[in-house]
Amino acid sequence: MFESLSARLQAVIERLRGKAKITEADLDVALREIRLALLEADVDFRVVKEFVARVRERVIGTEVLEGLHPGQQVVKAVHDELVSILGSESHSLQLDGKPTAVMLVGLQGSGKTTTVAKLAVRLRRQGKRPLMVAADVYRPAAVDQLVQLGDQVGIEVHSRPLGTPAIEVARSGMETARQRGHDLILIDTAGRLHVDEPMMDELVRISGAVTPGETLLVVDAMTGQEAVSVARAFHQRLPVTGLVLTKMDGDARGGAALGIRSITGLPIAFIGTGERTDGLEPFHPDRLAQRILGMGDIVSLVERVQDTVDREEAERLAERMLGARFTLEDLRSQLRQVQRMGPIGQLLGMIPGAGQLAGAAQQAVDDGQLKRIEAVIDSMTPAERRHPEIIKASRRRRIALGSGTSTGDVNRLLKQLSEMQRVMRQLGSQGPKGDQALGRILGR
Ligand SMILES: Nc1nc2c(ncn2[C@@H]2O[C@H](COP(=O)(O)OP(=O)(O)OP(=O)(O)O)[C@@H](O)[C@H]2O)c(=O)[nH]1
Ligand SMILES: [Mg+2]
Repeated sequence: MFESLSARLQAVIERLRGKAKITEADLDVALREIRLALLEADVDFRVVKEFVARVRERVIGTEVLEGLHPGQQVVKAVHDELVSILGSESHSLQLDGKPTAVMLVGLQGSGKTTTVAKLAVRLRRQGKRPLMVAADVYRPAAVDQLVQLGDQVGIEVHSRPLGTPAIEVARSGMETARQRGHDLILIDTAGRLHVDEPMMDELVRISGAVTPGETLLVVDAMTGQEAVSVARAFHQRLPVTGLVLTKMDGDARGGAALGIRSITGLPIAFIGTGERTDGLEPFHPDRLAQRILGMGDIVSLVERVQDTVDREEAERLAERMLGARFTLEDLRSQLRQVQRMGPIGQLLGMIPGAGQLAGAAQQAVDDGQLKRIEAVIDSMTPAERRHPEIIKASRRRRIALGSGTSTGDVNRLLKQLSEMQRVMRQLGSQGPKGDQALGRILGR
């Protein structure tokens, strides 16, 4: 997300960085480029106009023209203004009722059902006991989809026979939650192709019946400006409390995210970053602004790692790595952890200065290199994995055949392993220093 905008803004910044002084003319040029970059990213023109005017004000207000590091001050002004239009603060869900209802609304295909499951998983991790309620009663497939997701993540789904009015499903969902000790319900509702009266009426009635603590409007970021007008239409009829912008992973421009907050006044609560149930991130304006400007987003990265990596497994691995007992089995286990964290390109994009690497790494994943390595390791016997030195020519051929790779692939992997072992032995032999490094990695 934001790749093209990010690249253009960084180019503007790069040109300013080299200058000892910025003249008014330099500033004009930079602001014009920023304006174009935002318009090209499909940000609403009114938002762009205001944005540029305010950046200019900030820069001139701080007398940057005389300043020591003018380039940096422009970056700071752009950053602060980005944070400001993105909403300044993160939205935290109001879930105080017992149980509380969270209602998800939005157009067809925007990602409501998927987001219900993603949110349920996320809230369960925070110690809640969510119940998912299938109030999209028009298509049998809609209920099935939620039931399937529920099975997949192990979260209960409340449904009623087809033909039961949605408002009844929602009401009985509340009742069931109360009886079974759930502290919140997540209501999946029906979407239509366009905003229309029957849909709005039904949503308004459900809302009246369960008085939700949160009404989250799910909008597809890929629809750009359309998303903004949809948000307005829903907000006119329903007490929407926050937005979920889905499919941010597919939207290189990201204009909707930049304009929607300042036009609708609604906070962006979450962004959807993938089809899987872990593809949901809380929205942090400051972190996103930093990511757009290529400053990376270490905080999100660390949180993601903490969420997905099995801590004990990570500690065990780290110890083995430094003890140079690192085997192919350990390598496989590491690869699996990395793949569980989600698209690797996305992860690297969060590291300052690693933007270039991200593309290359993603390419490796897309080309199936990680999968190939895993296949090679899978085709080995346990003894071979633990003692790769026994893998001679005939074993190599067997392994290559078994994994659908070539003996060259097997050789390369074995060479990489011994190289890794060598580096790790060095790290490990640094004694207390190595331990310190390990401590830092493990955060203790
Ligand atoms: N790449 C990507 N795909 C997403 C994301 N969120 C949802 N999708 C996909 O979008 C499609 C529609 O998602 P649903 O959750 O079924 O949408 P819905 O709003 O419930 O649709 P209706 O029930 O038909 O109104 C599915 O293929 C999802 O996998 C996201 O954040 N990123
Ligand atoms: Mg749905």
